[in-house]
Amino acid sequence: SEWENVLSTFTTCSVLSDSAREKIMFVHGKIADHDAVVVLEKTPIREDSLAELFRGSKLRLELRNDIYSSYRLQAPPHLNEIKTTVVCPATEKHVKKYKRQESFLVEETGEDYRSITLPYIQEQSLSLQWVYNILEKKAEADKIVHDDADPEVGFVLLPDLKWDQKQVDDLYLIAIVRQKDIKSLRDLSSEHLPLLQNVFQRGKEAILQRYNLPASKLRVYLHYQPSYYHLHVHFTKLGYDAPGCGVERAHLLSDVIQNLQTDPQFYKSRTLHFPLRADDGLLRRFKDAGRL
Ligand code: M7G
Repeated sequence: SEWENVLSTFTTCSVLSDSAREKIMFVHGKIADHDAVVVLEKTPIREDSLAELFRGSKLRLELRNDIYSSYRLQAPPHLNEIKTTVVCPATEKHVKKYKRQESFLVEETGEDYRSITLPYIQEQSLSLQWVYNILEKKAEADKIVHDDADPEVGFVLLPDLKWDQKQVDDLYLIAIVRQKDIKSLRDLSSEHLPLLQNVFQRGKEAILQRYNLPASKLRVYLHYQPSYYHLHVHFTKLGYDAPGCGVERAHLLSDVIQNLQTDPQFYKSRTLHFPLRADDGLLRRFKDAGRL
């Protein structure tokens, strides 16, 4: 891996959000003339690095009282890295996505989807170029965990952008399906059952093989609304609450499969609920349509 200096010319416009507990900060700024979003996140302390951490660090005493003492520890640089994600050039949508915002729960009937949501996402959604790059092996090809080339039921399983793969505690992978015309949950019908079952089964097997993590430790789900309208499935470690993954958007893949087995048109006809942020253009459309 190589060292880069893309951030040396970064100038900060504003902190979009941050969390002291999660040790994460989302920053909006400029790189040259481009808008950029930078996500800085301190990484977890790894058990397998403890010996090195204790041996190789300098300690500065802060206080000592009876049996209690507190220190500032200066770890060797390679054990004190900050996971950094850069989006550049960032669109207004990216900037909004990371801004702390109040959200509102929307109730979307099948008809609302066709008359409000679908037209909106057809004109507004984020580019899917990164998805096609993965499917065509133009990017992240060396990271692929499982590759099923079948055009109907095939998919690519690989680590999510949010996961640095340093520890299994925050395991996060995504399965991107090869079919290009499935935008979201709403497009699914019983004809997609072989695809969904294949992703579920093969995905779990691949994760067991590669990371030694059994299906009983996995949360496998789709988001509705997703950020990217090309069907993909999230695989995270049970008990790990990934940032930005609230319960309202998650639909367990096992439930999705059963619902489609019971009613082939389940996701075309059902009312679905999801949160939208205050400045989301889709929220505006629901308001304008008198649906909120
Ligand atoms: P989503 O449910 O559409 O949106 O999931 P969310 O980000 O609001 O959850 C998209 C998933 O794809 C997220 O978990 C992203 O972290 C992940 N992701 C996004 N991008 C741009 C990339 C990328 O370039 N590479 C990889 N490996 N994952 C990405």
